[in-house]
Amino acid sequence: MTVFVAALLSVFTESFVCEFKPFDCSDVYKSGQTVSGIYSIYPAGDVPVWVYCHMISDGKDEDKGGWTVIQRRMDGSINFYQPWEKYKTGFGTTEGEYWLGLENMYQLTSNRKYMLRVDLEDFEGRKVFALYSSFSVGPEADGYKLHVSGFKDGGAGDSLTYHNDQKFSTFDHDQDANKGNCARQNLGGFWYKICHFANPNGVYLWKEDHAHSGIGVFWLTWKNTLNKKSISMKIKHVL
Ligand SMILES: [Ca+2]
Repeated sequence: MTVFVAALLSVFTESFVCEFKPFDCSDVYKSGQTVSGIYSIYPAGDVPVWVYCHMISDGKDEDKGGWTVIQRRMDGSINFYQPWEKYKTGFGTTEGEYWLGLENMYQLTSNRKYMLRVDLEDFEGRKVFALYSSFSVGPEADGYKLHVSGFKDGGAGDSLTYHNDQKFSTFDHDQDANKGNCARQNLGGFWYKICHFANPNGVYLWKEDHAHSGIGVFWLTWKNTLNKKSISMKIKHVL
């Protein structure tokens, strides 16, 4: 009898494990996983996408819960000067630096409402952030246009509202508002306008590097020309 119950429980458990397909890190968090780390989510049906879930728990209410990391730079290990196809599907390593992919961002944000948090750190260990109460990415047919609004300062200032309503651009797919090619000029891929206030996907520049800062991991409203040690963009489902 005990064996039978155990077997039955095991079947139930397995079927639960198999059928639990979190749409994003909010679902992962709600399922009881409160430790930051790598999890699989299912933003588009049955295909799993591996992401880093940031389970912030020491902040205010709005900071709590499962944040889905869509972009992360931390050590310069990944080349972010990538063509359109890579920015569309995603690249990098989930445990380190990566870009989740525009199509995944579109699938997520067209199905649920999200807020965005951008975390920044300098080489002295100072940390700041910027919050946006609304964030979404449009369909590929409309150039994966950025929709961002509702800025709230966490010390970083607002360098992203400038990019609102811009299509995404890479060096081989220029959709910016500039005569030239912003992606090529700034060595990244982003929602460039003429061209940027923020360049999170630019070249990773080290503390002592005094190269032109516009091409680097750049956030105009926080220490303008100072090189950033890390930046990450994460989104959370808003109820
Ligand atoms: Ca252009």
